[in-house]
Order: sequence, then C-alpha cells, then structure tokens
Amino acid sequence: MSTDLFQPARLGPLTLPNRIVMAPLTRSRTGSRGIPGAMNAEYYRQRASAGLIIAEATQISGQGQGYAYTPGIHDEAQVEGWRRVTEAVHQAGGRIVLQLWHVGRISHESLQPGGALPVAPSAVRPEGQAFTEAGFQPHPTPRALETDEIPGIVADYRRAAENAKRAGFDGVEIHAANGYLIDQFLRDKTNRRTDRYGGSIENRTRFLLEVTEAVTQVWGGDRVGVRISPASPANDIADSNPQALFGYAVEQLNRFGLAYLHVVEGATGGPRDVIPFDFLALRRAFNGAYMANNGYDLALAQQVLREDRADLIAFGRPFIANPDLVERLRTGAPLNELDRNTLYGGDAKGYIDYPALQRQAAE
Ligand code: 8OZ
Repeated sequence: MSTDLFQPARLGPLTLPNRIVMAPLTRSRTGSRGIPGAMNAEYYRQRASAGLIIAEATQISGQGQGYAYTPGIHDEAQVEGWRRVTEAVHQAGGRIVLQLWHVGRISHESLQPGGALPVAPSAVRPEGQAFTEAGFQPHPTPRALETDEIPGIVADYRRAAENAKRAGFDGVEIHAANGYLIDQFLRDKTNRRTDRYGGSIENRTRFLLEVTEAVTQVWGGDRVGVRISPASPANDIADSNPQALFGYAVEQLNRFGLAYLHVVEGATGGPRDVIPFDFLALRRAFNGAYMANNGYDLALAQQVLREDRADLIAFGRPFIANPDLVERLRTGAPLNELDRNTLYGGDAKGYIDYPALQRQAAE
C-alpha cells in the first residue's frame, strides 16, 4: 500500500508513530567493558521520536567484538547498562530494538578473549585494519571454525537474545550484513568450507537460519528483524551470485514470520548502484515489512514509500547530527551538519550535544 513517512505503521505487536527508523550506528562510546552508561541513555532518549530506534551493533560474546569501545550484551553489567537505555527511551515515548552482532574475521587479537585469533568460516584474511584500543592495526588471518564449534556460537546468539529481553528491549535485529560473521558464512568469497555450512547456497545460508531459529524461539518472529547488505563490498566481502543467494535466504527466512527485513541498498554508506541488484525482488519475496536503508533523503524516502517499494526507511548519519530528525523532516527545517571527527570514540562532544530545533531557536 502506498504511504508516506509520517503515517503510522504496524510492526509485529508494535505501533510505530511514523516510518522513520534510526539505523544502527556504531559510535564506540561504551568503554573497554562495553557497558552503556548515562551518556548513552541520554543519546538514545534524545532520538526517541523515531518511529523505531535500532540500537548500535552489540557483540553477543567477547569473541564477537571487533572494534574498541563497542557495547556487549553478554554479561550482567552490560544488561544493567542497556536497561538504563531502554527505560530512558520508553519514558520518552519511544521504541528500541537491539542489533545482535558477531564480527567474525573483522577483528584483532587485542580485542579477543585471551588474545586469541578472530574466528571465521574459513581462514581468509580480510583487507583492511581493525580499530583497536591502540589505534588501527591490520586484520590477522582468522582461524576457521570447526564444525562442532558452530552450535556454541548459535547458543551465544540465543543467550544474547535472552539478555536483550531482560534489558527491556522491544525486539532484536540480527546483523547479517556488512561482511561480519553471518555474511562471511553467506558469501563464497569468505566461505570456502566443505562441511554442511559451505559450498551450496543452501549450505552457506544454514548458519543464518540456525541463528534466526534460536533468536525467534526467544522473542517470537514478530519481534525480530534481519539486516542484510546483498550488494555491499563492506569489509572485503563479495559473492559470485548475490541475487540467487539472497533470494534464497529471504525465501527461507519467511518460515520464521519475521517483523522486518532491513536492507542496505548498495555499498554501505556509499553509492547505491555499486553492482546491479534487484532489491524490489527481495521486497516482493519477503512476507514481513521491508525496511530500506542507505543514503535516503526526504525526497527519495517519500518517493519510495509512495511507489510502494518499501514500508519503512532507516536513516543513519542524519540521526547522528539531528536528534529531532523526525520533526525536521516533517517541517522541512534545515538539518544540522555532521561532524566526522567525532563519529567514533570520544565523549559527549559530537554525541549528545547536537541541538534540537527549540534549543537552536533559543540560542
Ligand atoms: C562503522 C564502523 C564500525 C562498525 C557496520 C557495525 O558496518 C558496523 C560498523 C560501521 O555494520
């Protein structure tokens, strides 16, 4: 059905007051132990007018971490910290889900428990550098997971999903995008396995489906979303036939009755037309809500909703600089400019000090 950004939407049991979603955004501001605090609660509270907030990528285990100062959801202090965040957002009238993350090979020994090598489907080293507490360092060649280790990682997702529930979230999103662990299993550039998790499209999709099964057993399908980035080369990922791969994956995901499919259209944070890809085919194949992401502005978002090519639009960078993005889009007010120097790490500057409209007017 044709709609616009300011129409309410049903999302599983949730009612969203608008179709503007705050995309998950890594900000690396939760310290060495990955525990959200008062500053993080204030950041999300300021953005509670979003139809839905997808909280930043959050590691499901120590092994799942690949960047300095990112949050976790695998110990009690982290659960307590996130509870402060969800309470602040709910008090402000918002809705918030948590993005569950395992980086796989996009990590570094210094970020891993016991200084171990990062793990991956296969021992294929990614190009690029890890953001560690000691600065940028090259990614090492990861260790290929044994077949009998995989159920343990699925169990980590399940525990993280349970922890997210105890922390008061409204649901969870499974991060299967941007070249992290699940995407590494999906794509044939990074998955060279010869067991039941590698080779055919069916086998490479198995890990995603096992994780989704575990997480939906905790939450029910209607409070779970999955994020994919079929055309993105992010984190040195690629596949020989992404249309067939993701077409199959989406068709299989339908069995879980998911709330939404979140699709990064194009190169993550970059051009929308990196490779030819038919995103509309995914929207048509998927039974739940289709959430579009990547470089949307007001005009493109409204056009895509009007043409019924999406149900929800996720905005990333505009939400960093504009806590009241919904109000600004609704009234056509100008947007604050993003400060790229304060995106990752650091303190309150560039995090909770972007002004809302009233504050700006009063200054
Ligand atoms: C930017 C910087 C660090 C992490 C992703 C979680 O690409 C991320 C991320 C993005 O999904």
